[in-house]
Amino acid sequence: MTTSNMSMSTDTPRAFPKNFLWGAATAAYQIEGAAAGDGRGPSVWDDLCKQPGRIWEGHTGDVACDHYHRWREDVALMREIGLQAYRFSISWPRVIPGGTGASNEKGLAFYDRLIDALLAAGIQPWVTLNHWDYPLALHRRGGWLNPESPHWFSEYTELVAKRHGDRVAGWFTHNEPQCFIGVGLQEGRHAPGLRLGISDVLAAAHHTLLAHGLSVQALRARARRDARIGWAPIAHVHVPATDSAADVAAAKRACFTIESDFMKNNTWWSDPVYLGRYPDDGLARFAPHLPKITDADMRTICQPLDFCGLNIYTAERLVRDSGDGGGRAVTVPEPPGFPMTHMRGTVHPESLYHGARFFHERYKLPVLITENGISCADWIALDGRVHDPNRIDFLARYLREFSRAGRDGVPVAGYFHWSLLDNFEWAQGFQHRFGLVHVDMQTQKRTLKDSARWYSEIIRTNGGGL
Ligand code: IFM
Repeated sequence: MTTSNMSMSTDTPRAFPKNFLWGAATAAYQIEGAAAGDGRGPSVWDDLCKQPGRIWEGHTGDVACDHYHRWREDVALMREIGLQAYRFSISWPRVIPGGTGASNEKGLAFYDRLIDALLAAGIQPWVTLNHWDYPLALHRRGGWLNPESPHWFSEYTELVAKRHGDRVAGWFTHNEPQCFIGVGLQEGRHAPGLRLGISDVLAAAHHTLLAHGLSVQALRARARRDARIGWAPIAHVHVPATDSAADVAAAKRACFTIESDFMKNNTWWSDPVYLGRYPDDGLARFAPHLPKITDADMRTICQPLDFCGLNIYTAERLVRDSGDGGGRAVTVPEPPGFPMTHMRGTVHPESLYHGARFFHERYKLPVLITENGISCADWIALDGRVHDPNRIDFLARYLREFSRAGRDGVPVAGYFHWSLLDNFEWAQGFQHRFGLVHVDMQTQKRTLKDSARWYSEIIRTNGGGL
């Protein structure tokens, strides 16, 4: 999007395939609260939140949206919106307080109640196993650096799959591994707040990929046979500056080329998972720092998956071909005044089109948007409602682009809006509001935003109103 095509409107029909799944997502630490309730153990995020200066204004997830106690009301809101699926994460230290060993019956029972209420409301439960609230006890044993860590994750998966697997419709192993490894272990801005060197970061990343593979095996063995299984990495999408074939090819190459910012390398994370090998350019770049990687490891990591999950909010860069026959990608800065979100992210609806296309072309799976949304400066207006026209416009633009990908041949499987509720935005505390539902953090009062009512209509018409 440029500032000059903001009023774009065409008559192209935008409905999605019949079985397209409409949902919204959350994560345990961002909404549950009850941090020490009913036997939950501490996570690395509880620990980071206690450290002065780490989180904006000293906010914590101790109470968050108090969803642990208000889940009934939240399921009723989901029903009112008309969600077909709800993606939530299970808090590992709530169900196994020490990370391994004894489980916590009260924690497991909480997720039983939530899953049953969702099913009773006609909403499919989709579970993320790791959305960053890693057990502190395991971090103290080396965390993802410990070669045993993939087995800890598999043990946790087995417990959850055995307990809830008869009812859960879909599973995600990790959410955004690039963030909990890159921002948590390399940059130190997120929990556990480490600043490790590249060799350690690569070892930890390899262990998270092994954990993914073992976890998928455990899910296949224990979960419902028709459950859909995948993961939810963030997609760093480069978009072409124009629709010319050369620029599109340059953007695609940029998406799948290894670059110096480790965290932003799509192929380092996704090639092993979908193709069973690390990319050659990455192996060359990181050669002096690589952990031991065996063929057996790669076989474990590369398990058959049912969809290609993508968290997409923005585009990395606008790219054009160098035009000199060398095939170099040249980045083009966004023009002054380019649209930005409250979180200072650029608004690039076409990232959903090109992201879906590029990832499908490379990995050949149906594309499921596992997160997409916008933080806006939302508040309760004098009329008692929450008017969020920017979110509605943002979603309409992004969904149109996703629908365009579908019309151009990408199997588009579904869309999870981030987020259902305004919530705890990690190191940025409660300063950002991503929800379809406004949450007053003092009173816990929930108010459906205008966008929630708009989204209801989009769901009802399967995108026909776009
Ligand atoms: O809130 C986060 C979420 O936990 C992971 N993906 C991005 C969201 C918005 O920043």
